[in-house]
Amino acid sequence: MTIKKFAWAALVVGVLGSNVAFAHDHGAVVEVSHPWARATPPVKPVHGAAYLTLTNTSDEAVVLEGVTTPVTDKASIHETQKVDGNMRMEKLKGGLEIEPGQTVKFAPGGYHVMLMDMDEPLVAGSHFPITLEFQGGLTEQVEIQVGDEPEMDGHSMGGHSKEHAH
Ligand SMILES: [Cu+2]
Repeated sequence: MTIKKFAWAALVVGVLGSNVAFAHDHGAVVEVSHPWARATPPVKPVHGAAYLTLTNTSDEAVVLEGVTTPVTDKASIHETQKVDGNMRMEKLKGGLEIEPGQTVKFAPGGYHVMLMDMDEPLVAGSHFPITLEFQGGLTEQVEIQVGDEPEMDGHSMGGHSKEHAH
């Protein structure tokens, strides 16, 4: 995979199995893979969750501070935890730090991008963008695929970048 260094930029490659990479002046690189969300029932209020896998391939820590998306103005990073035997989710405070070389997988029962009060349900087969906001002002946009959880087939470790763009 080719990693080009560029500042203040975001690549959108969309669709299944795609990877997105960015770099800033200092060489920090985060790869995003398997961005997906479950379809939601067509019942208001519409709440949903999106998942993805983030890998910090640089030698510096990065901090994911927030998310924005056109599907709702109430998007945030949540963490589900077991508290006294019950699953509870809470907004992540202080951002999500990803150490150099670390992979953080968002998945049901753990980290997720919480999508509250969406205007429309998420329909299987559709997709929508989410912008990841990192500390230092960097942003990165990814296309979230609505449907089943993608198979973890090893593509997340790179070597597989833009050939699926449509
Ligand atoms: Cu949540």
